[in-house]
Amino acid sequence: MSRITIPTSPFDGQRPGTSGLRKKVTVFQQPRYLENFVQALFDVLPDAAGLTLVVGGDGRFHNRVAIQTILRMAAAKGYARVLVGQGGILSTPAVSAVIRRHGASGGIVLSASHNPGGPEGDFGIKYNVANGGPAPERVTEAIFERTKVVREIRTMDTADISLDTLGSQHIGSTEVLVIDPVSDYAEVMRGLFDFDAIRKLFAGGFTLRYDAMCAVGGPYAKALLEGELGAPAGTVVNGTPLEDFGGLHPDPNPVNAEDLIAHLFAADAPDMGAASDGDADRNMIVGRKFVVSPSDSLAVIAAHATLVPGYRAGIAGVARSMPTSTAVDRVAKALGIPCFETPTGWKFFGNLMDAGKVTLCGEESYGTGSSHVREKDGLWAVLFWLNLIAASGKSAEELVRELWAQYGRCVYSRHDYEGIPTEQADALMRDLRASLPTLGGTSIAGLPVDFADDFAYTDPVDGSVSQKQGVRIVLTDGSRVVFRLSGTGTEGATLRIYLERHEPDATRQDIPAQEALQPLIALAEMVARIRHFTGMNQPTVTT
Ligand code: VG1
Ligand code: CO
Repeated sequence: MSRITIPTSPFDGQRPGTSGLRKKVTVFQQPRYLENFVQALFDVLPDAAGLTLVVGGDGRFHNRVAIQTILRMAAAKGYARVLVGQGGILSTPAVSAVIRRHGASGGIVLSASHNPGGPEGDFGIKYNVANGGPAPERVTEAIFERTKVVREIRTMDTADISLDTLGSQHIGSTEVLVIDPVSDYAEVMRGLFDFDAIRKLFAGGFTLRYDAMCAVGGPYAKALLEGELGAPAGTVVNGTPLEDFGGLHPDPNPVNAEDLIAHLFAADAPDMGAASDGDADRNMIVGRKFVVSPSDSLAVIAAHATLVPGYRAGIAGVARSMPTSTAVDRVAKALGIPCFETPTGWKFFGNLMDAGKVTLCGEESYGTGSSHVREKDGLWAVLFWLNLIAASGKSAEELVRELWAQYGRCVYSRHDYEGIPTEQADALMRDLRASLPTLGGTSIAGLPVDFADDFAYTDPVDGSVSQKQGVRIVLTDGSRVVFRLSGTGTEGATLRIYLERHEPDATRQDIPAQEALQPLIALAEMVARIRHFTGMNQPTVTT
């Protein structure tokens, strides 16, 4: 059993995107592809003597193979200890919880999150730092630079360890501890929510359908909802993680979780529905015959946070990604707390949470979370809603309608154009950016433009600057259209167009979103010539 060095040469394109390096499984299956990236990561990290690393993934195809490779390389790097989830399983929020509770120096998450899995699907890897959150841009950029020059892989010539046996094993002098994937995470949840109140809610006949989408959320949801909180068996559906997610697309939105939506709109609908994604950091909340938008979910959570024990003392502030609707801004203003606007991606929330500036964060992409960990957290959001419903006696729909009554409704939609040839998507963004200086103060499609810019963010904690984070066209009444290219896709480019309009008039709040947003949709086409550049007449996904 000894250390070995394997010669290698760099692969192009190993730059982490919005949330780690994501590629087709077949790309990761190339000899040394994963090894190169992990070596680049270990090369930019300091000496690992005495340190603990956490490793786990969402159980998708290639997870176990990748974990064995990483464990050997971690031993060669010289970690004192590696904590790995049993079966190679750890949800993304669970990795964050384990890093924090065990004082680890960081963690490696194997996931392509909401992207489909299986041999033809996607795989991914990302690194989280000691606060439990995604590595900041300066770290991911350093890794990328290193991938361009990596020449040797340092590993061990050892056999695979058993990922299924709980307890301690060794690779060289590194202890590999296989841990229960759920227990640390469950302990964090117990400390935040009123489990007795939620137990009473279920005991009183409240019904929930939690669709884990055959992904990693299942074991967590089953253990907590059915195991501890008394929800009847069968509350969690698609609860066993499968390597290909049962062929489903594990993205909890009304399009990909259509089966859940159908159940919530049926005559015998349960009181509430929920779903989580591949790595269980996203969530969708559905009321009976009522879909809750992620931006509204964040606002409702912020408005009623003090009903939940872990937040009883109040929240320090909130943050949302720039394209997320301004619903939470309005709540923050009423509460007299700051609201921060960050670029897309959870890594931008870490500093704000570490500095105690914000307690709650959210994104329009079905991501909500708080400073209890440093990742968004799907089951946390579901428990939050259950606690709110138990404490207020109101339904999900009533809570949202109250929000609209008090603050107006931020009518919202996202249009995704997927699989655009990269050059065409780049050309669209280039033309759009070039037109920005001429747009402010003009009228487009009869709509007066207040300003148009490319969002840039200066981190208020460390002063780091992130440029070109999305083109926004903001009208004089605050309505917005935002354009950006996805940083998580693996095929061509995906154009995301985010549309938001504030509707204070209660009699108009039930107009279907696509209808209410029609003027903005027309504006988007006019300024960006989407049909011309993409050759598509309509979005591939509308949420
Ligand atoms: C998307 C979402 C973004 C989210 C990211 C990671 O990124 O828009 O809000 O943080 O996915 O989520 P992009 O660059 O494709 O728009 V997950 O659950 O895939 O880790
Ligand atoms: Co995810």
